[in-house]
Amino acid sequence: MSKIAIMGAMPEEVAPIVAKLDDLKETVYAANTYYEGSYKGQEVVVAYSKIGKVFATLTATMLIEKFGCDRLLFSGVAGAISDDLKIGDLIIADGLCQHDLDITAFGHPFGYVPEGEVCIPTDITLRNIAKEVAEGKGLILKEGIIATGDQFVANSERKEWIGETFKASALEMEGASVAVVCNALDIPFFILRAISDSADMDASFNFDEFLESSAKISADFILSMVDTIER
Ligand code: 4EH
Repeated sequence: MSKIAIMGAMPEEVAPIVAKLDDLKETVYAANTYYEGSYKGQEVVVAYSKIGKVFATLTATMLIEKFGCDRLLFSGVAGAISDDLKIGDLIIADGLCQHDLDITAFGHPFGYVPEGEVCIPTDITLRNIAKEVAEGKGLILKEGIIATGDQFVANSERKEWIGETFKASALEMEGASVAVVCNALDIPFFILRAISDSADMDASFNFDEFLESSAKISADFILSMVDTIER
């Protein structure tokens, strides 16, 4: 039977999912808690990584290599770049890039290192399942490039630069790490984010106000996807 990893970065991003699991078993490993359980008969392992690319890389690797997950779904919040993304809106990544990766001094484009790629695409089957779920629920699901970096962006100029340089619609701090790990290990993956702020001067205030509600919107959607995924 397949085992689905569900990952977030912050406790608030996974709490609504952990709350719905049956046969819950907690395992502490490599300084994270992993929640093994089932949702409507589907085996899942849920974890939050802590914030940023390094922690996200560690957790995604463990979910696959230590816990044996064969697919990974990320649920969480993001800052909007695109003007048509408002607080609470859902966006799925069609690709992920690292906006803070810079060896342009050697003539490479932003986000690129040799033997890597600027933008890593997400699994098309999982994206299609998400669209099916959205249609069934009458929800609007935006799709676009999500840019990842080890910065909480609260600055309009930085946000515009990321948008223009990577054609990105939203930004966060973990998605591209998951993409690198899953791409290398050939594990189908999916990144969903609900908007918590607009990465501008109001970002930290909006974030504090909307983290919980937006995280819940994303988490509920992910649970519906698990429900829909063929066992
Ligand atoms: O995991 C980090 C969280 C912010 S840092 C990335 N998450 C939320 C997505 C996100 C984001 N990332 C970069 C939402 N808005 C973002 C933005 N820029 N504007 C954090 C949050 N609270 C306490 C401590 N750190």
